[in-house]
Amino acid sequence: MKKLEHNVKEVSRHFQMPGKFAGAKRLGHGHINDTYLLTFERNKKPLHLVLQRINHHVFKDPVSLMSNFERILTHLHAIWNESGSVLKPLELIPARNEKPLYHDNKGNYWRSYLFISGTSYDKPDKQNIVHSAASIFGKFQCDLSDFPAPRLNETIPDFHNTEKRFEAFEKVFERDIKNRAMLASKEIVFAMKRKPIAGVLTGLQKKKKIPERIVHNDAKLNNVIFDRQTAHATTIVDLDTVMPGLVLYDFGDLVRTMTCPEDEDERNLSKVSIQMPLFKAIAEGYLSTARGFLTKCEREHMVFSGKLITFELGLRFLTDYLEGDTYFRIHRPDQNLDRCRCQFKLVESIEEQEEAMTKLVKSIA
Ligand code: ADP
Ligand code: GN1
Ligand code: MG
Repeated sequence: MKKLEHNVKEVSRHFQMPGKFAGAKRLGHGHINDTYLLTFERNKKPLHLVLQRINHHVFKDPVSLMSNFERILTHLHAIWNESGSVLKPLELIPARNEKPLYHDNKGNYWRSYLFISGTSYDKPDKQNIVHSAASIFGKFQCDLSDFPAPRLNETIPDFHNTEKRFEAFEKVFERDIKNRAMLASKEIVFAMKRKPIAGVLTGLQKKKKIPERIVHNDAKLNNVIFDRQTAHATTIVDLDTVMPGLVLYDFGDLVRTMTCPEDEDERNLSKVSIQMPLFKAIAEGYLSTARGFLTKCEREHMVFSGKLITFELGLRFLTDYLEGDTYFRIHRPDQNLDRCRCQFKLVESIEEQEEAMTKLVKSIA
C-alpha cells in the first residue's frame, strides 16, 4: 500500500477520537486540502472519521476560518434540530484542548469531522442526482439567509471577483515565468476576447442590483454527500469558502460541474458540452428551494452566472498553469491546461445554447 504523506495516526492523537486507531487512507478528489478517512475500533466495531489538513497557503488564516465554521455549523444544527431540515450539517470533532483545530509543530493545521457515510460523485450521471444536489444548495443558502451579525470572515478575499481574477491572469501572462504562454496561446486569446464579461456581476452588486448573501462559493458536485439508498443529497461539505458573496456564484458552479458528465480535465473536448436535460434538472432543483428568496435580477442572471463562473475557473486554471501549478493539486503535467481547455469548451457550449437555457429558466421560474 502507498505510504501516506502525513503521519495521520500521530495527528489523530491530538483529537478526541472514539477508540483505537485501525487505519487510514486518502479520501475524495478535492484540489486543495489533504483529506483522510480514518478508521477507529471501539468494542470491536469500526468507526469512521475524517481528518483534514487545511491548505494554509490557500487559506491564510485557519483560525478565523474555523471561527466561521463553528458559527455556520451552530446555525445549521439549530435549524436541523428544530425543523428536521433535509440538510444534515457536518459535525466537528474537537481537538483534545477543545479547540476546533490542531496546529502541529511543522506548521500544519488539522481538523476532524464525523465521516458521513454515503456516496459522492465527481461527475454527474443522472438527472435525479443533479436535481437533488442543486436543491440542497438552494436550501443551504436559504438556511443561512437569516445568519446573525457579525459578518463572516472572508477566508479568501475577492474569491469570485472575476475582474480581479482577470487582472491576476494578465499579470501572470505578462511575466510568463515558466515560458508556457506560447503553449496556451489559443486559450489566452479565448480569455482576452471575453474580458468584457468579467465585471458584469460585480458591477450589478456595486449598483446594489444584486444583494450580498451568505453563499457556499464552491458549489461543486463532489462537495455534496448523497444517501446511498435514496440517492438524495444529505450533506454539504467543504465549508472553507462559505462567506458573503452572490447566490449566483453557487448557481454558476452548479451549472459548471453538473451539466457535463465528463471529468473536469477531459482531454477529448468533443465530449465536453452542456447537456440540456441535466441543466433543466439543475434549474428545477435549485429553484425548488431558492425561488422564494431570489430577486428578479438574480433570476435573470442565472444562465449568465453559469457562463461566468465556468469562464472564471478556466481563467484560474490557465493562470495556475502559466505560473507553474502552484495552487491546484495536479497529478500529471499539463493537467491545469487541460482543465482550462475543458472549462473554456463548456463556456463555448453555454454561449451556443444560452438562448434556449434562458427560455428554460424563465419557464421554470
Ligand atoms: P477540498 O477542499 O480539498 O475539496 P473537501 O472538504 O471537499 O476538501 O474534502 C474532499 C472530499 O472528501 C470531498 O469532496 C468529499 O468527497 C470527502 N469528504 C470530506 N468531508 C467528508 C465527510 N465529513 N464525510 C464524508 N466525506 C467527506
Ligand atoms: C477547488 O477544494 P475543491 O476541490 O472543492 C477550488 C474551487 C474550484 C474547484 C475546481 C478554495 O475546490 O474554487 O472551483 O477546485 N477551491 C478553492 O474543481 O480554490
Ligand atoms: Mg471540496
